[in-house]
Amino acid sequence: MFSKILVANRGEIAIRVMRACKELGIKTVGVFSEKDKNSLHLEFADETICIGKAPSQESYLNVSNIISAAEITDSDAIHPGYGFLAENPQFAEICESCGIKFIGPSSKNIRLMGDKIKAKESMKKAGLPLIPGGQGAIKTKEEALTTANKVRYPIILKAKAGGGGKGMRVCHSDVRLINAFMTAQSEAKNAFGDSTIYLEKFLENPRHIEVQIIADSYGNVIHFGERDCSIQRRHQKLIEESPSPAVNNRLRKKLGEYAIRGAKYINYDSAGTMEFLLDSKGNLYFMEMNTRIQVEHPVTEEITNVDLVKLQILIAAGEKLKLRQDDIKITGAVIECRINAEDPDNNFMPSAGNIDFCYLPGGRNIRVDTHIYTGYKIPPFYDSLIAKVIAKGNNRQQALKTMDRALDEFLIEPIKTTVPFCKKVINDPDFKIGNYNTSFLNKFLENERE
Ligand code: MV4
Repeated sequence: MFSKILVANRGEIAIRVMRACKELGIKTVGVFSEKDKNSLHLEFADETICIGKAPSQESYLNVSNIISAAEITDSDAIHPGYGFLAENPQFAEICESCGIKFIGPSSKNIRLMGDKIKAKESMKKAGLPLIPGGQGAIKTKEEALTTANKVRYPIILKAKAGGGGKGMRVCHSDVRLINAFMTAQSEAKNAFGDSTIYLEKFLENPRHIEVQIIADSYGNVIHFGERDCSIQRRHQKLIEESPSPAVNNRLRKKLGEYAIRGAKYINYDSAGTMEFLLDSKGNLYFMEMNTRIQVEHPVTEEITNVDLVKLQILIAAGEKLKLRQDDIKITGAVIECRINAEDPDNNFMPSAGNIDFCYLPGGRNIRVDTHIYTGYKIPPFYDSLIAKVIAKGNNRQQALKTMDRALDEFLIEPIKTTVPFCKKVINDPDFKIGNYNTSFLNKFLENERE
């Protein structure tokens, strides 16, 4: 077992990981940038070390500074959290070569799943259903046109190095595609340093369903059911829930089988998430795999009563998975609202600044993962996520009622947040009956403007 873990992250996820370490009896190292001296995660760490200046590139993304910090503090493992270096294969490789355990899958698997074209190819070989589209990279606009007319419009262009929506273009005709192809290429080049594009049929109004898995280093893989993440704005999830209102036991079994089959095929050995699209006819398609612990992992922790971060750490330390698939029970309902320091009335503009007063919701069936407190100053350099409110109930209606009262309890002054917006969404008549898909938020926002 590890004796000391360096948590290469900040905010709520750094705290989440340190809590797991404490329960496992593992010492923690907290890292911070110069503008993060007053960050709450440092209070949770056994020791702390500065890793550079405020911009992420010079601190939380600075590989040499983080490796040095791990060596100076004699840490035997690094937990990357999510974002920053969590899915950087080079970073995982450097950890491996320095004898520091990267808490996550092998660099080989991170690299494979980071290439969205190769990821699809390997999952196809594993027997998973793929979204219809071109095989591999589309190199020219002529090739794009031929492929688009073969799979038929509408189509979507995606970046090979993308994921999470950047560099995507939906096209309904040849004329549009010719323009979109060039702009998608340059956007991908700008964002990822790689202009490679692939093409898929654009599914209209699908649901985004993802399956949480855990795999150990001995070939054991189990799944923890699905999360419905269809409530997204500009590819940022805002609300997630489990179980999905659109998934019955039969479909859940199929999702779980696909996810496990995919993970086994690549000898995956950590926590991970398989993302699928579910179309209106009930067809499932593999989309991509995330090789990290995700923001929304608490939804699954609360529905299954399993500590995923502790499991992830134990597996990285070489332990065998003790849980079997039959041990995983999905009962009741769980919903999560992401609270961002953004102004929904002003196009979700980030609203950094001082929190003069803050009261966090609590009480029965509520979990809040956060790093904010009265007097905390939100720096403008990082992600705008400041809290996750997770509500559970014996059924979806009860979970929604508990979420509604928890959001009423949440006080943050004077920063603008997504609290009131989340409250409006969970009280929407269609959302209340589970009638929503990935188009929901855009339509909701359009109706609001009227
Ligand atoms: C799609 C899709 C429809 N068809 N792919 C991929 C990343 C994720 N954040 C959104 N993604 C999508 N991929 C195919 N073949 C629909 C989405 C999608 C979406 C697309 C455009 C605008 C808003 C969207 C919201 C959720 C999902």
